[in-house]
Order: sequence, then structure tokens, then C-alpha cells
Amino acid sequence: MIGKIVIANRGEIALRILRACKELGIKTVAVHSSVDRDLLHVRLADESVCIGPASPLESYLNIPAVISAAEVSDATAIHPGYGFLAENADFAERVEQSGFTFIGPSAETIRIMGDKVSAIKAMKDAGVPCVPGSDGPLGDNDATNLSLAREIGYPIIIKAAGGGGGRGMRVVHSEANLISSINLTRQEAKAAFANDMVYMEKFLEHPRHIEIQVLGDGKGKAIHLGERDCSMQRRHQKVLEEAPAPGISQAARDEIGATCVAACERINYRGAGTFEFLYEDGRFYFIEMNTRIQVEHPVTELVTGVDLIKEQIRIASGEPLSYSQEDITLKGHAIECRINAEDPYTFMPNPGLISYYHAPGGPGVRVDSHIYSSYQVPPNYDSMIGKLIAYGNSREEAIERLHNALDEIVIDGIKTSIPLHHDLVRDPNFRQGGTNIHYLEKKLGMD
Ligand code: MV4
Repeated sequence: MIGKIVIANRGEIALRILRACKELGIKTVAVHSSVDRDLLHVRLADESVCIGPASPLESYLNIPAVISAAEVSDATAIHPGYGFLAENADFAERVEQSGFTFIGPSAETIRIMGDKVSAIKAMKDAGVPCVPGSDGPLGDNDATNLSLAREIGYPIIIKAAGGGGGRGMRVVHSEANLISSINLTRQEAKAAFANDMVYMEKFLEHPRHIEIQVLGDGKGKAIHLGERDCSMQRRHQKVLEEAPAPGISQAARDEIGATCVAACERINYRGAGTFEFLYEDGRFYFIEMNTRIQVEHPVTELVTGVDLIKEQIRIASGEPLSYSQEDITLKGHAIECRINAEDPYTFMPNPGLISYYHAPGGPGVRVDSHIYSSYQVPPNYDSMIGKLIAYGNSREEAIERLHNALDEIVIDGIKTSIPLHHDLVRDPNFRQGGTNIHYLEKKLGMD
């Protein structure tokens, strides 16, 4: 087993990784920016190294600084968390070249999934259902592109191969706008991602966003841990996630899960991963694969009983998976609210001093957060300051526990998204379950 891990992240996920390391008896090194000296995990880690100033480019994204911290502390592995360097193939490569273990997939896998055209090709070849589309990059022959779009049928969507997560895409409703939209998306993609490759898909108008969690051992064995419904979002920022997804039958879960497992086994996938699907009219359509641990991983942990961070570390240590597919059964229901330091309705970031914090509790309540009374939320990073996760034997019980926990939690001094969550848990359409990706923006009057 790995002996000492550099936690190359901050905030709640750094604390989550630290807790997993402590359970496994692994020593920890916190690397942090100058404004992050007082983070909870920095205080709790065995060692800490300041790797640069507040600016993320000079600290958490500074590859030589992170690798140097591993060298000076004599660590053996690096956990990237999510965001920052987590899906940077060059980082994974340099970590391994420097003699450390990258806790995640191979650099090659990260590179394939980072290019959405090659990710879709790999998954289509492995039998994963994809959105009808161009089956590869668009060329520059206008007549060919026009006839392709006509075959697929409008509306269609043009996406950048280097994009993902909502960046670099454009919907086209009629033939008149196709060529200009392709050209515009190509130009933007070239500027934003230094890659002007674009592709075409049928635009699905009212899908849900459902994703499958997988674990692979890197030696041809993989399992899935069911799905999460992440449809409650605004401007591509997830607001609330749940597992399992309302209305998905065990047969449908088994089928799409087995398809994802077969794809992972075929590419010798190593570590934790997520297959993102659009789900519409009872069918799954693959759009992207994430090669990291995700923010919303706790809902899967609560319904499966699997500690995903400990599994990531075991896999990186070369151990076999702790579970076979038959060991994975879903029990109960879990819902996560992302708590951001922001105005609940304008979503404007609102960093500052947390003058007082009181944590909620009781059966089925989990809080993944690094905040404490007198913690100063810095303005330099993502505004998420924690996650409140409720578990129950049924979805109804999870909602009631979430509602009580939202009543109990107190975060004074800054604005947070808690009032929005309070509104959502009482929303009849949310309580019904199965709302699509447009629901929240419609509710908030954004269109
Ligand atoms: C789509 C789509 C409809 N049809 N692709 C947005 C984020 C990126 N991961 C893919 N996205 C979408 N791709 C086709 N063919 C609608 C979206 C989309 C979306 C997807 C997931 C969650 C939220 C979303 C919000 C707007 C659009």
C-alpha cells in the first residue's frame, strides 16, 4: 500500500481525501497556497507545504511546485481531487515520470477522454450508445456538412472536441444557420482550447443528465456503482444531485451499467470514472467521460456503502477491487445539496468571513465541508464551501431529512445557496422527481 500521499487540492475534497488516508493509515502532505494556510485539512495533515500565492495558476495549477512538494516530503503518490490538475494528462505523465504514483487513470486514458471526439469514438466502438451525429470531426466541405445535418435532422448541436462541461457548443435550429454556426464554433474553439476540431450531434431538447459511476483496476476488471441524477443545474453548474435516479428500473440500470463495465474492461480503465449520459424518452446517450472523482460522489457512497476515495487509493496501490459486481446492491436514497458562498438567486459569488457556523446532524445526515466558525472564504477559488448530503430508506425520507438539516444548519456572515435549497426541497416538481436539465432555469425565470 502507498505510504504517503500529497493531496494536490483544497477545500472540502482535500479534507475528504485526508480522512480516507487516515483510515487507511497513510501519511498525508497538504500542499496549499498562501491564503489557504488555515484550511482544516492543512491543520490536520501530517505535513504541509506552501506551493505559491493565492493565484491558482501559481499554486494549485503549478505542476513543478506540486511535484517538488512530493519530492521534498518523500511522498509516494499524488491525489489530484477534482478540478485543478485532476484531468490534465501532462500532469499525470510528469507525476509518473518523476517516480510518483498518480491516483487516477493513465495519462493516455485522460488524453483520450479529454478529446470529446476520441472519447465518443472509443465508447461507440465499445458498444456504448451515443447521440446520433457526425461520427468524428467535421470537415470543411459545406455541402457535406449540410447533407449530414439534414440526415440527422434539426435541431442539431455543434460541439468543440476540446470543450466539455458546457463550454464550446452551439445549437442550430435550421439549415440557414448551419455553416455560420460551424465556423463560429470552430473559431471560438481555436481561441479557447487551441483546437479547432468540432463535431455534430442531434440536439436533444428535454433530456435528464444521468451518470454512471465506475471503478476499474487497470488490469481488465471493472464494476459499476449505479447512477446519479444531476439534472438540477443552472448554467452548467450542478446544484443538487441524487442517487438512484428517480424512475430508472433495476433492469435499465443493470443494462447501462453492464455496457459501461464492458467499455472499461476493454480499455483497461484504472481508477474511478464517470460516464455522462443524456437520458430522454427512456434511452441513454453517452456524451462525455470524466476521469476523476466527482463532487457528487457521496450520494453513490451512501447508497452503495463503498468508500470511493479509499477504492481510488487501493487501486493506485495495485490492489484488486475490493468488490465484485454481485457485492454492489443499492439501498435507500441519497440527495446532495451544494452549498456555495454566493447569492442564492443571482448566484453572484459572496466570499468573506464566516462569523458563525453550526452543523446539522441526526440520522442520515452527512456534511462534507472544510468550514468552521471564523473561517475566511477566499475570493480566489470556486465558491463551493461544502455539501450537505441526506440519506433515507426512501426518497421521501431523504427529502425530509434534508429539509430538517437545512433548517438546522447555520452559516452566518456570508450569503449562501441554502435558501435556494430550502425552496427546492419544498418544490412539488422536485418532490415528484425526474425533472429535466432545464427545470431549474425555468423555475428561476431565466427563460
Ligand atoms: C447536449 C445537449 C443536448 N443534445 N448534447 C452541456 C454540457 C455538456 N456536457 C453537454 N451538454 C449538453 N449536450 C446534445 N446532443 C444538452 C446539453 C446540456 C446539458 C447537459 C447536461 C447538463 C446540463 C445541460 C445544460 C444545457 C445543455
